Amino acid sequence: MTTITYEVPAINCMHCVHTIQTEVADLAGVKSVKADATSKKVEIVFEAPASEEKIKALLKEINYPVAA
Ligand SMILES: [Cu+2]
Repeated sequence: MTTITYEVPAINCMHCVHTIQTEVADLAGVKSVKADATSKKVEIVFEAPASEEKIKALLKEINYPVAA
């Protein structure tokens, strides 16, 4: 199990938080997702078949790309 925190500058409100938590939680292997509109950070706990690559690709796809 891996825990990773990403900075996602596009998070602005509870709607963003809800969208990210719902979409990322749907990815196979993701155990928990905590997005925060104040810190603009997303903490994700996951294991295979999820991967950092897949999570980042998904966030980009839903218009919440991870900060470089
Ligand atoms: Cu929002």
